[in-house]
Amino acid sequence: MNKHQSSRRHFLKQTGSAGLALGLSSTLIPGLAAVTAASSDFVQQPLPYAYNALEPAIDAMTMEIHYSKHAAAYAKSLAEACTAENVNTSKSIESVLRNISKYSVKMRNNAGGHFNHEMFWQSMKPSGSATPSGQLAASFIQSFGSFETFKNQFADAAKGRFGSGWAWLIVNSDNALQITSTPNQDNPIMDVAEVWGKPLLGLDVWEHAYYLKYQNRRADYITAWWNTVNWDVVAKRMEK
Ligand code: MN3
Repeated sequence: MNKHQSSRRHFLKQTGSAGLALGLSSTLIPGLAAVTAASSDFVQQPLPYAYNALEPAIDAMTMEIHYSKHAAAYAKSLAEACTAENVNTSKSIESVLRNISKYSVKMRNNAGGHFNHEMFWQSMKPSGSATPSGQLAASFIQSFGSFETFKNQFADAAKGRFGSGWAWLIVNSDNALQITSTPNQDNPIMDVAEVWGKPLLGLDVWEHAYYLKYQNRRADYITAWWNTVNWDVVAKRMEK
């Protein structure tokens, strides 16, 4: 498999569900071939829904600024850091995150910022399912007693994160579900994280994620955000 085939396969793996959700095919997207050849874990992928698709929980203006300005800036700065620090961007970004202490602060902030946002967009969908099902639902009961208890504890972690950061649902080293939170654009994959694990779901609690609609009411943003969660995606992450 040559490099082009490899990156294209990776791109399709990463974005296949997004393309299907939009009902698009490569023949309908001018310039997709160019995007495809350049795509990797390190490149911002198309948003899998319209800016207004998550209303009323997340308003269109917030989504547009968040995706096209904030997240795009992380991807741009990440590309600069990768060039400066000789990172092979055909590799998995997780290999960089796992060893982030060996890189610059610029890499830490922007590899985290890029990864976290790509995951965040994929974790939401218009009118997300209210509750998980199957093994994921059973795992919530096993690890937290009930799904409601999980939601309350996760919301507490999100509300309690001082300043900017993220709340996370992870699979920890004991293969149990656990809630944690990280400052800034750190995440639980990073070797600098207080709690390590495989992230299944992350919630952005930077003010840029909610301030236009909710101002200081972070708790209201969190309550509304539950209505957007794509539990099918979360379940697939757990199965991997
Ligand atoms: Mn953000």
